[in-house]
This record gives sequence, C-alpha cells and structure tokens, in this order.
Amino acid sequence: MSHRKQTGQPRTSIRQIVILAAVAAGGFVAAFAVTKYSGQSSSRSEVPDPVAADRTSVAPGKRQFGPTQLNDAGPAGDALPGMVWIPGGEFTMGTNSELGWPDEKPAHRVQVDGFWIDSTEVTNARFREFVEGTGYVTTAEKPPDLDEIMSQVEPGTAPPTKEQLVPGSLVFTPPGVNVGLRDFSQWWKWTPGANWKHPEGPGSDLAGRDDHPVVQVSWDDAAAFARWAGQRLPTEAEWEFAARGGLSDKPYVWGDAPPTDKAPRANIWQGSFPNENTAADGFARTAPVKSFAANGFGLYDMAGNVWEWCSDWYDRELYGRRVDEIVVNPPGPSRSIDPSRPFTPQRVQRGGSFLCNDSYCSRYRPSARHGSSPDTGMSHVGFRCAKSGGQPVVH
Ligand SMILES: [Ca+2]
Repeated sequence: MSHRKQTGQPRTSIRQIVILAAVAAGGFVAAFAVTKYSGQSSSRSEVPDPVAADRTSVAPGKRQFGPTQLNDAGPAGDALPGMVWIPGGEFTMGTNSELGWPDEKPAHRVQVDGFWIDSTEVTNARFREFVEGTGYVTTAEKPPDLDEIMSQVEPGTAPPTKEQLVPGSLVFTPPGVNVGLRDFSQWWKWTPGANWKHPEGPGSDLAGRDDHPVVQVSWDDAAAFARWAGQRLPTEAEWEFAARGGLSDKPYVWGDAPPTDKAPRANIWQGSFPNENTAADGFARTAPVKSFAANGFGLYDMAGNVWEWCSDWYDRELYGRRVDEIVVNPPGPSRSIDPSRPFTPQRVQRGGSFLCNDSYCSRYRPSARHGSSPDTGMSHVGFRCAKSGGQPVVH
C-alpha cells in the first residue's frame, strides 16, 4: 500500500532529496531539492483528524507527569530468543522538559498492553540469516525509481543520468568544512553501492561487525524482516514505554545524569558535529550491541547507537491533540503529517544514534521523536522487533 494512494500527496523521500541534491551539484535538476525541502505547508483544513482512531477517552485531567504504573501481567505466550517481556501499564509519554523538542510535547498519559521486545537492535548476523534464508533484496540494492523522481521536478528539467540512478544509499560523510547545521544534505552523501553489506559504500564490509546493528535498512526492509521472524515493529508508544525502563519523568533511559566523556552511557557523538568526532565513548560509528549498560527492563541501546524504526506514521503535532485523555494502545496516526516536510511521508524513528549530540540533535532521550521516509536507509538507522503477548502476530 503506497502512501500516495492514502493521501494524494506527491511523494518525495529523504533518499530522493539527497540524490537530487547530488545531481543538482553535478548540473542536473537544479534547485529541486531545495524548493521541495523548504516547501509550503499542506492545507490543514483538508486534513482529517489523524488520531481520531487511536484516542480512547478514559478520564480527564491527566496531562501532568505521573509515575509509571506497571501491569501485573506476567509473560504471555512463548518467548522468542533474545526477547524481553515488558508487562505494559500506564506511563507518561513525551515530556514537558526544556530539553524536549516541540514534537515531544505535551506530556500525556498512555496505556499499553504487555508485549515482547528484542533486548538488542537487530544485528548484522541476524539480518544475514534473513537474507540468506529468503533471498530478500533490500531497498538500497535496487535502483531509484526515475519516474518517481521526475514526477517531482519542474517540466523540462534534465533527468539524472543512468550512472547516477544506480543502487545505493546514504552514508554519513563529514564535509570537512564549516557548513552550519541546517542542511543535512551537506553530510549525507548519496553513495552508489552502499547497502547493509557495505554500510559506508563499496569499500566497506561487515568484517568484525556481526554483532553490530544492521544499518542501511529501509522501513520496508525492517517490516519484511519482522514478518519473516514472526515478529513486528514496535509501536511508538511501546518503544517509549520500553525505553523508559519503568522510570518516570527522567530525561534519559538511565535516569537524570547527562552523558559525559568519562561516563558516556551510550554510543552518541562527542565533539563538534559534523566534522569533529572524538569518539570518547569508544565508537566513531556503530558499536556492538550490549556495549553499554541495559536499562531497567534489560534492554540495550535504547539511547544512541542507531535510530530504530517504529511501525507508526510520524505526525509532528500528534501529542497536541492528545488533550486530557488517556490514550490506550495507540497504533499511531493513519498518515504522516509534518508541515516542514509536506512532500515526505515519514515513519517514526526512535532512540537517536551515534551521530547525536547536544549541539545538533540530542535525540537520544526516550521522549525524542523523528520521522524518515520509509524507503530510506541510512548508515545510522536500524531497528529492533516486538511481538504481541499471547496474541497472534499482527502485521
Ligand atoms: Ca560514539
């Protein structure tokens, strides 16, 4: 099911934006990426309430922070290897803290049923089992769709060349000069030949990285893996409930203390983004899973290392509509809404990555949210899977 069919909106992915930025730099399709990325807001009057289906009115007046209340529910169904039972319960989702970005506010009460979740991000070794067992071809191993790209450009614009429309993905590449922090295409390089087996391009491989999280996987790839594994992607609410580890009103998955060079607590970025990475935490890119302490539920890397895909569409203004109600098992909105990227349908990512630091992103906090187009793999994006407790797996 394509997003275009759901919304009637044209579709532009982050993958395409960076391809086109690269093409424009070579003299093709000039200015398209800039005009679309900075583009106009969609008309809100034409947009139906996207959360009408996932709101359940239980009680008023619950917007303030309250303690996490864990259900008594014990593990339901059989555990799959590497999964941890999360009992579910009621918690405060989002934040009212000054650390939070607007899409994390306001804090509101949410209930989730018990569920299973992987204790670690899906590793390269595990993803290899999937590919070798099914012959699955990831998004990054297929050429970009010329028709889809050209449907977004001004008539008469010269198309990319065949040499530019080859399989590839986006690789974080420090620009080496001061480029500011506003234009992500300055440090995301469209790299032919980059894919999960070659995360930084054809010259890289997975030697010694079997226990690192798989990267360069699109949302579609992650969902396909989950179906194969008898699992599913977690909802955004499940992910945050799990990330908080039973804590309440804490800015980090481990509690209150900000990470420091001496006590990094997670694989994030130290130094001045995007050119100086001191790797004081020991890792300039991905780290083996379980390199840092687990949270209160026994889950690793819920902060940093790689962003993790969730099942939900991303709606930047979702929480503002969850007023004075307890939201029960929210599956997310029926479509994505982000006025800053009106042409880019996006799925939720959570947890931040090895590229996060306080000067640029700071989204390694449990309430932090982020959206990315579902066909876009990047060198700092992976996933972990969930499974409903005692219920058939729902896809
Ligand atoms: Ca690091």
